[in-house]
Amino acid sequence: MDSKSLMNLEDKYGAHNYHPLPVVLDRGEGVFVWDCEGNKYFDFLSAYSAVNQGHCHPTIINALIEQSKRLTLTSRAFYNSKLGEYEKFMCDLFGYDKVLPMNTGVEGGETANKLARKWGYLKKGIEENKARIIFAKGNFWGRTLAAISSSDDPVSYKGFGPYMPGYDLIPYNDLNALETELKDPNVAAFMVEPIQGEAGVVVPDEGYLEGVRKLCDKYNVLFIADEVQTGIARTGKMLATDYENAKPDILILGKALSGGVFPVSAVFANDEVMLCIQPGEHGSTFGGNPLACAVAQAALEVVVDEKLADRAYDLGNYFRDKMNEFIATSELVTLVRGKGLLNAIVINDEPSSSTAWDLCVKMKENGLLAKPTHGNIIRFAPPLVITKEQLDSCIDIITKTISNFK
Ligand code: IF1
Repeated sequence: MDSKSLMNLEDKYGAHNYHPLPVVLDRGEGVFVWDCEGNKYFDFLSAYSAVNQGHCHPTIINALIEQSKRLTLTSRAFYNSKLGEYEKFMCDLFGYDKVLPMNTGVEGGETANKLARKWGYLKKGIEENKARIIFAKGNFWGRTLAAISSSDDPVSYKGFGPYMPGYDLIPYNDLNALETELKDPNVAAFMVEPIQGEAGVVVPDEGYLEGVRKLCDKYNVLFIADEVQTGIARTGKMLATDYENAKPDILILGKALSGGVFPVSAVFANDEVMLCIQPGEHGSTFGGNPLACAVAQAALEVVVDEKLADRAYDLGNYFRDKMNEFIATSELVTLVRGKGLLNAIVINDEPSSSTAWDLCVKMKENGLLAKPTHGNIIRFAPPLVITKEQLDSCIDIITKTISNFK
């Protein structure tokens, strides 16, 4: 079927919980995707940083195929021959005593919140049902009722109340506001993205993450890092928290943990925290399934073997340098910001204007796919396997589209 017919089918038979860019993707390989008519595009969104390894990476696909012929799902009612080795691989790679395997990023967030509350009651001595978790304004960690209860974006939470109690917000990148809250002995955790993705790639000041670490130590509060979007080499380090002396007490990974091939998420913690959850107190049908273990281990081996963090670091600096040269000459773009290959430009127009959207439609016509976030911000996040030559072509498309935009 052609793209128009397929868009009509989605409109008629699918829930209207998205407003996609008018393009129907049919195939992906590396940094490229093709629509139903065979038009080729650079993917500059990477499924919101889930395809860091590039579309359909052969190593990951082969792991999927091989394991899918052997055993896909047993449930955790039994052991399976992939989980133990995968858990050891993950704990050695990220430096924690234990990992709790889940499927989606938001399940990772929910798991981290449950661990923090349980630790608060069992270890910190918080009175039952009094535990508080602090979040930063502008956060986004998914679409569950708990996740939207911590949101300050009405589009996320309006009309879905009542909300989860024990959640409070402070400004992002504000250590004074954080310390004020942490003085309350009922605070079990502070959950924060090292760089806020959905908020528009908001990078905190140098030293913020280390300050969070120090304050959480000072007040015996768990530092939960949501690295679902910033993790797995996206920002130029394996983890964005690696940029500072800021090792989280609880680390949440998702998205590119499977290279976009399968829903896989993971929550890491040391024994003092992780063993607060006992058998039967948490889980999921697909959590830790052998297929997910095989895919995720292959996806991480690709990240390490192909040195994707170093590539993201170097090419990200190059991208921002070239964009800053262009911005100096453009009325339409006010700034570029980001780390590694997680970047965004801010369009010099009202967030309510359609300028960013219209620019993305034009970029699509010129062969590059990106999508605005929060009105006047366009996120740029290509697969980390992009070459410098391909990046130069993309910079050309972006700058020419903006220069010719009426
Ligand atoms: C959608 C946004 C990005 C995340 C962080 C947890 C999760 C996400 C930092 C939950 C998910 C996704 C959700 C997806 C689009 C995308 C998104 F625009 F929604 F906000 F990336 F910025 N922590 N982000 O970014 O992971 O449960 O989705 O696996 O809802 O449309 P998930």
